[in-house]
Amino acid sequence: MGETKRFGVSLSEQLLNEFDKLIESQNYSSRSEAIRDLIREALVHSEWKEGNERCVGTISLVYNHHTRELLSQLTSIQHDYTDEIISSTHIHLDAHNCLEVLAVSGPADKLKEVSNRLRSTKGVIHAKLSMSTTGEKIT
Ligand code: NI
Repeated sequence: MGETKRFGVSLSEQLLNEFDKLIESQNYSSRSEAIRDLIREALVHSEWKEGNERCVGTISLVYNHHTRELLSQLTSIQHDYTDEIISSTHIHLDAHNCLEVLAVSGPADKLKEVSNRLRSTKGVIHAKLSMSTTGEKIT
């Protein structure tokens, strides 16, 4: 992280009041920290839009393991992405449902592809790709 710079922001009183209410409800201790997080969020969004940037994230999947062929299909898809899936955790939620969390790293387009293939598999109840960052450019 380089030197900290200060800059002024002009905005309407109404917008500032709404912003202050929002960040208070989210437990921010200062406007600066809230604004830093908004900027980071925009930069992460941009990294994922680039397509070929190296990104990291998680994919969570919830499914009923009794669904016919589902487990083997999900495993087969995951074996097509051994470079991108760097970790996986399987949690048995109850007698029927499972939660699987995959940590993924690689080009954004490839990570979206694996997420889409898993989500669209018949029998998957819910799937979510959480887009994060390597943190290399964002501090
Ligand atoms: Ni299970």
